Amino acid sequence: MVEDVVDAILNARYLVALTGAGVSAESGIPTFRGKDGLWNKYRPEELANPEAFARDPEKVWRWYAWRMEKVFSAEPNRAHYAFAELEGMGVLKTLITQNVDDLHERAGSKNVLHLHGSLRSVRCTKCGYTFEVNEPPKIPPLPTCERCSSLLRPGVVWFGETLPPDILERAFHEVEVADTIIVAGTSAVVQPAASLPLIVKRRGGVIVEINPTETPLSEVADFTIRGKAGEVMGQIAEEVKKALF
Ligand code: BJW
Ligand code: ZN
Repeated sequence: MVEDVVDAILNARYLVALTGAGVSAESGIPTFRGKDGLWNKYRPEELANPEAFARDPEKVWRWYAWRMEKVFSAEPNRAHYAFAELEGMGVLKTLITQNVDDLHERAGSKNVLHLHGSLRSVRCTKCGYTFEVNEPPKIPPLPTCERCSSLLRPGVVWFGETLPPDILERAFHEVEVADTIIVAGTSAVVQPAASLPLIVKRRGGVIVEINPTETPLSEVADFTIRGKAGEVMGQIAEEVKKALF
C-alpha cells in the first residue's frame, strides 16, 4: 500500500496536505476526540467556544495555559519532519493544518496554513491587538492587554467563529489547484476543514488518508493507510527520496 501511495505522490502534479491532531499525537500532544482525546476529560462545549469564555474565562484560560505548556515543550515527530522533507524535495506544495501547535514549522515546513489559529498567538478581546508568546500566561490573574487593559484571549478559532478569511481563501485556492491531497491525523468532522479534500476529489483528484481509525473521509479516499502518521509518513518520505535522488 505504501508503494502505491508513493507512486501517487510521484505522479502528482500539485500535492498538498491536510493535517490534524493525530499528527502531533506521537509528540505527546493529546488529540481532541478518540480514546485518548483531550475532550474525554474536558467537555469541549465548556471550553472551546466563545460563550464558555464569556461565562468563565479563568477556567478556559487555565485549560489553554496547560495546553500551551505542553505544546511549547513538545518536539516535532517523524511525521512533521517527513512533511518538511517532502516540501524541501519540491514534492509537497502546501501544508494546510488544523493544528494550533507550531510543530510543523519547527520541523522545517515553510508553506503552512493554520486554519484554526495558534497557541503562540494571543489577542485582545476589545482592541484586537495580537502578539506572539513564548510562554503561557500565569493564571490567576487573567491576562490583560498592554494597550487597553481589556481581557486577552487565545489566538485560536473556536466553534461558531469564522476561520481567518485570508488563510481560508488560500486553503481553498490550494485545493482547487491540487490533484492529490494527503490527509493525516484528522477525524475529518470539523467544518470547513473536513470538506477541503472533497474539493480535490470533485475535480478528479486523489485522496490519500493516513489514520489508525476510520473517518467519514475513508469511504471516498483513494488510498487509506491505517497506521500512525509518524511511522507511515516517515516511510513515505524515505521512499520518495530514494525514487528522486
Ligand atoms: C492519529 C494518530 C497518529 C490518533 N497518527 N493519526 C453542522 C454541520 C456542519 C457544520 C457545523 C454544524 N454545526 C456547526 C458547524 C460548524 C462547526 C463544525 O464543524 N461543527 C461540527 C463538529 C459539527 N465549525 C465551526 O464552527 C468552524 N467555524 C465555522 O464553520 O464558521 C462558520 C459557521 C459558524 C457556525 C455555524 C455554521 C458555520 C470553526 C471550527 C473551529 C474548530 N476549533 C477547534 C479548537 C481550536 C482551538 C483549540 O485547539 O482549542 O479546532 S475544535 C478541534 O477540532 C480543533 C481541531 O483543529 C479540530 C479538528 O480536530 P482534529 O484535528 O481532526 O482532531 P481529532 O481529535 O478530532 O482527531 C484526531 C484523529 O487523529 C483521529 O481520527 C485519530 O484516529 C487520529 N490519530 N493518533 C495519525 N499517531
Ligand atoms: Zn486591547
